[in-house]
Amino acid sequence: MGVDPGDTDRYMPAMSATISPTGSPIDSNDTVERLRILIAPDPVLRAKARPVGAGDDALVRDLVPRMFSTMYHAPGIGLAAPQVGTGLRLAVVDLMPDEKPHPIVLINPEIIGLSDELATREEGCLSLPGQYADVTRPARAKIRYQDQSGTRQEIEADGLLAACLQHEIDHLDGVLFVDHLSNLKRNMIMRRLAKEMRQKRDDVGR
Ligand code: GNR
Ligand code: NI
Repeated sequence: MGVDPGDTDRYMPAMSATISPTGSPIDSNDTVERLRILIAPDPVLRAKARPVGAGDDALVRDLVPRMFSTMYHAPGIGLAAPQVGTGLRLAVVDLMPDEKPHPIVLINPEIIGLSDELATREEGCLSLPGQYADVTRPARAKIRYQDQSGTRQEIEADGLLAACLQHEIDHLDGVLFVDHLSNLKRNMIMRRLAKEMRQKRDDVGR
């Protein structure tokens, strides 16, 4: 058996990370500082994020609770690190099945399988506030990632979770949900967003 070259800079947290706050809402409540969410068109949202490596332990431990806090407050069901200005392949997700927290930390997530069958659902994005559109994607997705303890995990998702995971991994590659629409629809949404952001700025008098 050879050495897996992917392991040379695998995310490997110190032991303390595995017993520190995971970013569940219990420990990311009001005590955790929230982060500013970047709004399109911000160039950071268009950059390809870099893999989380062995040296990113402290950064990830700091960032994850803040990302959960930011996501729950928004509220949203997912948040990718580039949306809060960090170009790392890291995202958090919580669909709150039956209203109960179910936080997922995705480190270096990869799509390892997509169904041929497609599904269309309405998507929104915290980086395009107030904008929604029907997006067609593979109905089911198999994702490989590491959790916050560095353990390799796989999820086979369908429904909203499948869409959300694909949406978050898109963010890590600089892709936004509007990129899955026609140019006409994308331009309409980007112009409407710019107008609404301008309006909001003018209302506050900045
Ligand atoms: O809150 C969100 N809702 C959502 C709905 C359908 C498909 C994807 C999403 S993710 C989004 C939060 C977000 O912007 N994540 O990057
Ligand atoms: Ni988004």
